[in-house]
Amino acid sequence: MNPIVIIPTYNEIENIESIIEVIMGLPVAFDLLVVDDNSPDGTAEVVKKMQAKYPNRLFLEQREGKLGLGTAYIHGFQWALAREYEFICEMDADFSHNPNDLVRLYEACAKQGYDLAIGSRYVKGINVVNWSIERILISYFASLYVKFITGLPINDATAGFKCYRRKVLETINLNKIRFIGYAFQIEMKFLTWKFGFKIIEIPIIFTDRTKGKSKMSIAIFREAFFGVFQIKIQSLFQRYIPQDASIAK
Ligand SMILES: Nc1nc2c(ncn2[C@@H]2O[C@H](COP(=O)(O)OP(=O)(O)O)[C@@H](O)[C@H]2O)c(=O)[nH]1
Ligand SMILES: [Mg+2]
Repeated sequence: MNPIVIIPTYNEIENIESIIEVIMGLPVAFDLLVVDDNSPDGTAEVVKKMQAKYPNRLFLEQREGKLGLGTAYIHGFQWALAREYEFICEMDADFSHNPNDLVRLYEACAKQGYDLAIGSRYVKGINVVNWSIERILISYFASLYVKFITGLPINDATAGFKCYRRKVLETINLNKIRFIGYAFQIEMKFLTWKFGFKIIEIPIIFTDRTKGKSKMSIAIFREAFFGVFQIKIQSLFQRYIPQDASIAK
């Protein structure tokens, strides 16, 4: 079974065809699921057209409207879990994440035995190209803030470029995750860590999109800012039984 990549899209008509082509041409064969939120620009129609070229490898899930990145991923994870995928990756459609790095993320899990590999901008210094200095600082200090409040030992807490081993997504109660923006990415990492899964940060270079528009908003920033407290407080009332330990008992 190939690993699968999930890409959520909202108005990515300028990027979708080329991102699909690059992923389909990688040296490791990845399946690809696009979760589109009824993009008015016709992103889904492009995917449908390309399915003829890549039958059995390119899939599309269409939701009725813009419901947010977090729920798009949950939809995609559940779709992948309902099938036999062992390695489930996620990335953006806008080429901020270099598709070639997918292979390194996947191999960290498949060959080195990690349960979650994170494409990280902040392993050594700051590897971000073309972002405004404000956005870099917000993102960098957001990770320090998350570490300070929750103890999460990860340098790039909001990263959205990842590869999960199936059992991580089976263990986390996906139905309970309510966040939609960066808070979603933070909570997924937090829970993966709390359950005792093996995590690695792989250094990547993140490049801002050159085509299409960012959907980052003040509301998403606010959700993350307050969400970190919510994640921490919820965790005080939660027991995390490590997967392996529960099998051993
Ligand atoms: N399905 C879906 N995808 C979304 C939504 N919001 C953002 N995206 C996608 O999520 C990815 C990251 O979004 P982007 O706007 O680049 O965020 P930024 O990189 O933080 O500025 C892109 O592939 C977007 O098309 C949403 O509400 N629904
Ligand atoms: Mg982006």
